[in-house]
Amino acid sequence: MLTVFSEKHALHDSKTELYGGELVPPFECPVRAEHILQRVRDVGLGEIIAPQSFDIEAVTRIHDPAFIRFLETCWEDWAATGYKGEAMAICWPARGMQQRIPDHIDGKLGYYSLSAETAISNGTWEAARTSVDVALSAQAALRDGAREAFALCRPPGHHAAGDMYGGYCFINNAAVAAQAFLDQGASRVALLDVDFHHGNGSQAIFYDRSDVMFLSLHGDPRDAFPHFLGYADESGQGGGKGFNHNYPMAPGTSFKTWGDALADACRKINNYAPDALVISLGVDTFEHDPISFFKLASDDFKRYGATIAALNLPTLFIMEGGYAVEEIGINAVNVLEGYEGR
Ligand code: SP5
Ligand code: ZN
Repeated sequence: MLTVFSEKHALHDSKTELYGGELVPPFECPVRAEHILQRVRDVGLGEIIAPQSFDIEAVTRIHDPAFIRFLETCWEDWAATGYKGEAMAICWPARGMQQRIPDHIDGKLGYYSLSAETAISNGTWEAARTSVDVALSAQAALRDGAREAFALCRPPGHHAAGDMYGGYCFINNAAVAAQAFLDQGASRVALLDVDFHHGNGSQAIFYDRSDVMFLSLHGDPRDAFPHFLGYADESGQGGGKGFNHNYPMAPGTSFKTWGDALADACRKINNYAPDALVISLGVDTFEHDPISFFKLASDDFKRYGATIAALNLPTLFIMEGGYAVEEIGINAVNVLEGYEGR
């Protein structure tokens, strides 16, 4: 299958992540994408192309234009204060407080973020902008007749909502791509999120809509980031009621349980009969992932790739998380090879 990749992912190279009360090197780092690309080459998955540039209008179909402007100017505004570190939120519009957008960058960072671990630095915007071009270019390949494609996106996107960044995500690549299918004439799109973390951004974006069914398999929010969304009783609202499906799972979950949840999700997708399938492909479900708690083995990724292929739908894979850097290429490409029946 075709892979879309841009070297510009490396422009997002923050030095700090707030983790356990310390500033550590970010788990979401450039070498992740390089390992995946190398594995795509090693197994001969197929052609690798650079992305085209798309108008920002494809992005603002999903994201608030003021939020996009914030991302674009954030580093400049932060640097202008004279702060020595990277841009991070320190306060939020929590319960009982005003939801007005402040002038000071500290206020804007809190208003537009859902978590504190994600630093913004010089180059973050350009990398995020290119990441969504990678997703849209892979989507365009399906528009033009390809049956499947792999968008090797970095930074990831599924935690980003219409006007919020966090969880290492800035622009929701999968949501923008799903919207592109609809804008090109599709009636229904299924967005299946197999990243270890709940895709809170994708869920929020499509929560009141029936033209995108969102399904997410993830660590139970009682125990796992993002902690405040992803419960099983979140089923959609208004016209979207019944089109959101969450599968929260406990620490230690192995492929037996995880695979049963995937099979159930696939039955729902099949009944929905979408025109296209978007996969938010995170491989942080791996047993040796440093920040997650599922127990999938490398071979399991191949097995579930085949389950996804059995849906027999035009399928767009969008790279999300995965932090066991040494094995990330094997695990991500195993899904794609399993899908191809190798
Ligand atoms: C795209 C994606 O996978 N984003 C994940 C963002 C997670 N960031 C917060 C991590 C907090 C981890 N706490 C884990 C405790 C392990 N001992
Ligand atoms: Zn994740």
